[in-house]
Amino acid sequence: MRSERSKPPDRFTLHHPALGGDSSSFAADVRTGLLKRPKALPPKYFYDDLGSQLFEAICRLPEYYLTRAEGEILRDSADEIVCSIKGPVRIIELGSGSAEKTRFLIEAALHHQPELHYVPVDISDVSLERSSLELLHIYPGLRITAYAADYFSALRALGKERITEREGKRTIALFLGSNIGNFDPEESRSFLREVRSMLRPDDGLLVGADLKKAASVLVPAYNDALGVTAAFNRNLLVRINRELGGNFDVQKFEHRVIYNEEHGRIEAHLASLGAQTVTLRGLDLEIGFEPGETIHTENSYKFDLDQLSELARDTGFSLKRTWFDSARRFSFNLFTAAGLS
Ligand code: AVI
Repeated sequence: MRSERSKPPDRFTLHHPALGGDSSSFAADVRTGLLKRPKALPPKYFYDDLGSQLFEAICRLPEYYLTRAEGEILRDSADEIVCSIKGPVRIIELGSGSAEKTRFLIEAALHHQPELHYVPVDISDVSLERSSLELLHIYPGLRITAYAADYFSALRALGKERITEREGKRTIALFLGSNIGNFDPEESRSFLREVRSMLRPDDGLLVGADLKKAASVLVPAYNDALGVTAAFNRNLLVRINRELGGNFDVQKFEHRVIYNEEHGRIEAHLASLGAQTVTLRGLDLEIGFEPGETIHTENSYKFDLDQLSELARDTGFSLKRTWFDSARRFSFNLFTAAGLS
């Protein structure tokens, strides 16, 4: 057993597994996306330094109910959630960010076991190090093994773990914040199958998912009065200008949001406010825009319970239990790993 007084560095390991799970690159994806009809760019590129900070600001907006609803569920139900996987447990978090909300679950686990192994995965080693050192300072019973990598590379590295590294504990994997909503149905299925392959039967995966609701609530959450989400969207063009030698005039693109009822998703677009040509020196590329032509920059899928249990079933899990906030806007879904056939 580790001493209560062990210093954080003894309890912290940071791995940089070889990238290769996600072979795409910004330059190649921007070229492909701007040559597509209709034009489209992957939302994962929103999150440069400024984009990550703008997203944190979004989480504080009155219209963006998701973060508050998620916080409410964690405050009220963290203990029940942790207890639904028979312990002792270790916690893996996919996309840990600042890990602020995770504290509720860490604390709940530490009520039931003297020590906890927490395994955060994030693309940014800076935020991994910052958040890990903070957590280690607060919780003497915590040990952290962090993976600075994209999800797929980290999942592969975790899948190769020797059984001893699990120390006979069940795993609760976390995929919070409705990040599942930014994948298309096929992408979410391949991602969840990959998660399933590193879990053992009876391990759990907690999936945060935003629920279907009226467009009058959804659209303002993605098109706020202050224009923070508009800045978040247009920052993608600023990033292209900086990193790929582009000359997008950001003022000439408007943030547009629709709720696509048929697909059950919020869509974000950037619409050209006139005919224009943009040059990307770094890609040796010129792109023409017609008036009103759009770049589709993000989907944010909203779910109902039938879709969530189908998603679990299709990917080797079963939906064991769902928790809601008091206004039933958001859900936490415990997927348990079914035995592999
Ligand atoms: C990170 N993700 C879950 C957010 C969402 O709600 O789809 C990203 C976001 N885009 C605009 N606002 C928030």
